[in-house]
Amino acid sequence: MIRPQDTTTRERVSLDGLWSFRLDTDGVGRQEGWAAAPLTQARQMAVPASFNDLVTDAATREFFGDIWYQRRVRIPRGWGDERVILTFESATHRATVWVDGVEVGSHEGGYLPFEIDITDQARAGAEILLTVCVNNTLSFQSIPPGIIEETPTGPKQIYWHDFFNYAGLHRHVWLWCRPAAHVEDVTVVTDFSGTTGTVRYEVESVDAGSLQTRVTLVDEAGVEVATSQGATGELTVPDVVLWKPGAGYLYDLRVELVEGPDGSDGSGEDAPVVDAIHQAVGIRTVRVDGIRFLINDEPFNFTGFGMHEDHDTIGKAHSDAHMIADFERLEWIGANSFRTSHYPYSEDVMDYADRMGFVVIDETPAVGLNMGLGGGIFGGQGYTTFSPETANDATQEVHAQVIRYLIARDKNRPSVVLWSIANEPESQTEASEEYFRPLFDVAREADPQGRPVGFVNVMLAPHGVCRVSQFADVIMLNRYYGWYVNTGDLAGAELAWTEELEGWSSERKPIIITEYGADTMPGLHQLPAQPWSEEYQIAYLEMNHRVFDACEAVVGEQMWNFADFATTSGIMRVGGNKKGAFTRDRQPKAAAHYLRRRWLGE
Ligand code: BDP
Repeated sequence: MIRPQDTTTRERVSLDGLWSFRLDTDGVGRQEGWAAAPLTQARQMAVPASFNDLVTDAATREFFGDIWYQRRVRIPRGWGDERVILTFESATHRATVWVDGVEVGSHEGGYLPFEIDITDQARAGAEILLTVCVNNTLSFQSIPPGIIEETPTGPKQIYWHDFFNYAGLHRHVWLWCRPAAHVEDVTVVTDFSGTTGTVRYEVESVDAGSLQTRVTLVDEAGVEVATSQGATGELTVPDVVLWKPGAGYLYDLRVELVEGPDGSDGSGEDAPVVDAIHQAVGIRTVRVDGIRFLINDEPFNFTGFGMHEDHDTIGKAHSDAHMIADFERLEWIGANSFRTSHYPYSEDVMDYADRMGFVVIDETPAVGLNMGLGGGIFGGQGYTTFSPETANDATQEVHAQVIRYLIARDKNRPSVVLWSIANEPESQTEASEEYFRPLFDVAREADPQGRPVGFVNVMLAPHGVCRVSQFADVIMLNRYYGWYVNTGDLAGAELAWTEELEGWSSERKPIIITEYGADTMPGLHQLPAQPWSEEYQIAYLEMNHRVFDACEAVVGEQMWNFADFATTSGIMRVGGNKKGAFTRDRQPKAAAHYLRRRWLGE
């Protein structure tokens, strides 16, 4: 899927801004045809934003069910001959869309984009009434899962992931146009040998008839370095500038559908261009070799964090300003990578990672598929994870689909070096083995670049007990020795952790520690160090680093978390999860300075 973009043949109109908004507290909006007329009893809501923290009443903040958004949109006058498309970059967790009361499409899954062709409903120059019903209810057949439990005071939504279930239109909404004959998709696979790079490409077009495909690769200085004709082919790049961690370098692949004058091959400079798109291309390779993780055939060591899209006021919404602030801090602290815990991040964030040379572990929204823990608390959650009544075949199909969508969106990104198909699922049972085996195949089949595939293992399934890690190319571990276990006992933690890691090392696969962390109240100081204090967070990290440094197979450390973040309320959380190196407003705790010294070698 190609993100909406402005080119010589395509135009975008942003639909960000204020929309009418109404919660469907009685669940009647569909029967009553709310999409056919201006919403009554509506308030104004910002897009993009999570609606939850913009309001002052708990009932709205915690609402689950149908959430209606509506606005009027003028179709630009000049679009009479074009296909008119709507793109929602994120509607959490599903959405149905109407134009002037006519249902035009729907989509399942909250963190990935979808587009709807509304040409039949969109006359150039006319105004349309655009209505979106977002639904944020979780079930055992949604990814992530959840359930609604009946309680004496009414239904309550329960879920097992440790972050607040923010909802709404979280990312940009676009109205855009492209020609009927158009480039639908492009796939690139890059390689290099010595100083020569190669870019294999495949272009998928719709209604292209006799049109020719022309591709041109342009470097950052705007110089054409290679060109080719045909829907598939290989470009050779002399004196290649590789995309490297810390030094992103992006070529611009221009893909055009051109009319071949008098049946010629369309290579002529002045052949009329029917459609044109741009694809950023970073030339690099990724490979696992024994216990080494190689980028451009050089061993790579991950430093950084598991993160969250989480900010005061806007919740999970994308904002360029917040993004820049976060990346500035990642650079300041010496992080070279992050994991998109626990869902695919905004395409703006991914574009920026590509451009800046950040290395990304790209994760699906499959978090909370584990009834052995919930919201930071170990212990039975009252359900069986995998069963015909809970996570079942239908869930697995939704999960497979989200893997396909994620890879379809991010397959060309040089920043993405590893897919994480789930975070901390149950993985010690036969049922989990059956559930996950085919999902690894789905990921491998979907990725033309053949990146490594893994999942993030939880402490409840240690080495020798986990039945899913056998399918993974890389072992990713979340461990809380010294926090959830051996609390306050760092010597005991060090011993137990070292021992467990030795077990995993025997697999002879690279190991990335994808989470280790200790909740810390900024400003709380204690000597000797006690859990929750700034001193303890540092001592905890130092202990972990001794364990990692002693283990040859560990090729990366991503501390949990980059910043404090919002969670559901619970006795384990004080105003949210406080394991951040930074506070929620992105100020450094003492541990941030310690990490900076370690990662920058100062
Ligand atoms: C892990 C989860 C993460 C939590 C973290 C914690 O992967 O989402 O926030 O632990 O408890 O279980 O802080």
